[in-house]
Amino acid sequence: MSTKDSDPIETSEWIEALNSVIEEEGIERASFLMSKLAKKLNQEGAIPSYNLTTPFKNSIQVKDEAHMPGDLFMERKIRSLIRWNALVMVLKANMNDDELGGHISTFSSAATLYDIGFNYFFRGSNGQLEDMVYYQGHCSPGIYARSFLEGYLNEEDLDNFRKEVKKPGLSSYPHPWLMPEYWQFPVVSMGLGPILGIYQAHVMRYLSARGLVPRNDRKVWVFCGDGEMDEPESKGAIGLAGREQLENLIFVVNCNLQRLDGPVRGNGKIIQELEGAFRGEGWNVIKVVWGRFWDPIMAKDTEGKLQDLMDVVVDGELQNFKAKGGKYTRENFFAKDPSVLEMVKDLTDDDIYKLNRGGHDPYKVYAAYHKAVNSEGAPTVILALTTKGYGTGSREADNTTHQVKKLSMDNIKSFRDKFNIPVSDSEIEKLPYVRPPEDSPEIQYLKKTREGLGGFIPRRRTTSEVLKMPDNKIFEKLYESSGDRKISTTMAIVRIITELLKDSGVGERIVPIVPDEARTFGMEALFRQVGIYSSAGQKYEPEDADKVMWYKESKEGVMLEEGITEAGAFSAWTALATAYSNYDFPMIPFYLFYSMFGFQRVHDLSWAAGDAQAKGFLIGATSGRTTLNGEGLQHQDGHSHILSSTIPNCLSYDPAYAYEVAVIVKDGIKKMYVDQENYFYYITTINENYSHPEMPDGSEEGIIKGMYKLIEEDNADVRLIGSGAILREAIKAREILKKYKITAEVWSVTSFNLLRKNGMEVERKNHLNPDKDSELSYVEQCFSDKDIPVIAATDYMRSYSEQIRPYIKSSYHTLGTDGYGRSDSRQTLRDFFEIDSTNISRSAIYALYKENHISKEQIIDLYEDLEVDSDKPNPWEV
Ligand SMILES: Cc1ncc(C[n+]2csc(CCOP(=O)(O)OP(=O)(O)O)c2C)c(N)n1
Ligand SMILES: [Mg+2]
Repeated sequence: MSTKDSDPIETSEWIEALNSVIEEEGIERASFLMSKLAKKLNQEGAIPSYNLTTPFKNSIQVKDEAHMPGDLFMERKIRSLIRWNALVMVLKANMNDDELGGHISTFSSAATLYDIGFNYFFRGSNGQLEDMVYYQGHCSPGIYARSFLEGYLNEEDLDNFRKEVKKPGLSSYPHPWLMPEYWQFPVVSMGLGPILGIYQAHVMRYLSARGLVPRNDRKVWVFCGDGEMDEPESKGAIGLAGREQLENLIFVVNCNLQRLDGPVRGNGKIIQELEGAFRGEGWNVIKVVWGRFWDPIMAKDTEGKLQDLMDVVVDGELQNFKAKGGKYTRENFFAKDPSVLEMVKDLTDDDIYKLNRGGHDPYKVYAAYHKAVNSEGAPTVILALTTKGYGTGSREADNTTHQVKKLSMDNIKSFRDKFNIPVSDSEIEKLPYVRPPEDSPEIQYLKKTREGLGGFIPRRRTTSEVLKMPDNKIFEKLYESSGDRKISTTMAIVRIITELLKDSGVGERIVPIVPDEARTFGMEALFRQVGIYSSAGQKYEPEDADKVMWYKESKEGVMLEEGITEAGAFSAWTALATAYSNYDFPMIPFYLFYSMFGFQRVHDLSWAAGDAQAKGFLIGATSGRTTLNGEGLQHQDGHSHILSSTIPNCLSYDPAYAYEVAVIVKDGIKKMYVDQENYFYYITTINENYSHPEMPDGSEEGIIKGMYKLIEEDNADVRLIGSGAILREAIKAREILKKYKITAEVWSVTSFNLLRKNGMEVERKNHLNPDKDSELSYVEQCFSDKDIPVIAATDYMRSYSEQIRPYIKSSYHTLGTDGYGRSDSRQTLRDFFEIDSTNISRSAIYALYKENHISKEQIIDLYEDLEVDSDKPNPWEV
């Protein structure tokens, strides 16, 4: 809306008129008149600045619709075949006892939404970076069915839908892990597609702002369900997209008005609700509500009576109009106003039923997409009204349609008839797939449209550029002793990141990411060194401009300071961690966060990152239940390594010393970016400052494998093993034990998770190969020389160190931080959780007592000396 007054005299006349109404008839009447005028204005196509929603009708006026250039009939034929093959593949998967499941009704409602994208908009990857499409997971059969017509998949592939174990099988939903050459993005857990898509568009702009990947008109398309929009992740980041004016982002919300159990907003209007939410966040909103068969009827609605009915009808009732047919709709919708009823008097009940919804009308969908891809300065959301289970006869729009995976023969026949599928009654029982011959007009048309757009999608890039290892000096500096300087492992990782950023090889690939915690981790020097990315640059002089470490925002900034959103920061990390595939440009993101607010907060996203074959570093900083001592229960993490261990391709480490951190990061870069192995890393670091020793000779391999001997002891009585901050308690315990003439060797365990993984693998191999010499796991190899008790202590729950019990042949005793955390001094907390040097010593003494190396009298004396309180309440129950 223009703010320039082109005719001030006319303006003042209007204002005078309004004033006189207010004076003569009051404010109520004036408001009423204004709302009428506003409504009229909206009907003419104006987007109001005073109201977030427009009437319940298409945002694009008929006269403004871009015309779909293709062959409507040919496309309908092709789309119908896709619908049929998608249906058949789900029905077949459920014909026998396997009951493999699958969904029919979601894709039925969305087929046109995808088809218009495939025919006219989604760009393939021949010679260009392809568009990125986040599909609705439940639509996977439809996407496979298209690939079948394209000739990429064959009948056997379709028959193997959901049979993923024996190849070739098609994964139930889009999973890059299972179909690495096909699916790009893992979607199906509701809400992840939307947030990942938004941050993908954000990262795309970031990479181009830095000049790493050229800015082009590549788009991110996110398809999602209207029920899915209830997920906090779905709407939680739409503000970022609006703020950054991500015109490279298009959301298509398939508003079939239903979710799994019933209507999404039976008593309201989901399209109107979403319109308000998205417009409020600065998006272009394009509603595609009614199909073209409504156009002539709407044209008769000169007084807005029909529009009034449309504006008030609730979604639950709209669902009925499809579930119960034309007669019901005439009586319960049009008949509400005699003048509106009159508008449809020439239509039969069947004609009324066939009044199509916008999301099923190729012309309307085309016009919307055309406007979306050409609009500038804001992301676009298309809200398309559709019918769930479209074309499935009596199952259309019924409340149970989401779960339908078997249809009656009547329903199948009506589907066939509706979409003119060339399958006769005699063949239909066999549920044949239909693919016209290669030289048929349909296949030729389909292939030509895709050629014009640069090739088929979906396809995932599996090859990647090999990066050069960074300068070894970056790591070597940390192999030295820190001397008297007390530093933390968080400082060590920040130092590594800072140095890596300057590396002439990989420097530009390194991206530090934080959710508003840079100062917590001592990273503020990076603000000025590399700058914080801001799509708007910096339009103000920062308060601290005169300081050395001023808050520098910049369009070319390197650091991603995502604000207080762990889900958002993680999504940005995922986009960068998969850039090797999606941008053909490997990036090395380091995401630093409070370890407590990591996996626990966003585990579904980290699971998806594993599926997406992410490569990068997650740094759980300020970790350890007793090491982050002052923050208390909701901050102190004693289980993130348990959570990280659930992700098969996540390698996690809990290092104690700076050189361990350096070795792990170096090995990580090599494994992920040089050897191209499919892992990502989780490393916990701590904020406890202490001196770090020089790296012992020959320890690198052990650090990487998960354990190495730190302190040798001839004829040791016990083995103390510790990890992270608690390794130093084990070292102290050795000194205590010395007083009692008990000798101990000390091992640093960098990863119980990796030790367990190795143990499982070796054990399994031995089980499967009884004829061969059995191998020893790494733990067994390390401890094979003597049979002495092993005492483990960590800052994590016992189950973390318990994992290697099967591979320890001697007696094994574990100490950990089970229970809720609380604030106090580190030493008090370590005493409370029984992981301090005294408790480690106590445990060692007990182990020797159990093995009869210490008598009852001796242990009583020793316990007294150590001031062991036998009645101390246990820390996880109090
Ligand atoms: C996080 C999550 N919760 C629950 C589900 C189970 N689920 C699958 S589909 C569905 C309903 C989806 O409704 P909607 O988003 O409207 O999609 P439609 O199928 O109607 O297009 C649910 C609850 C899921 N996949 N992910
Ligand atoms: Mg829905």
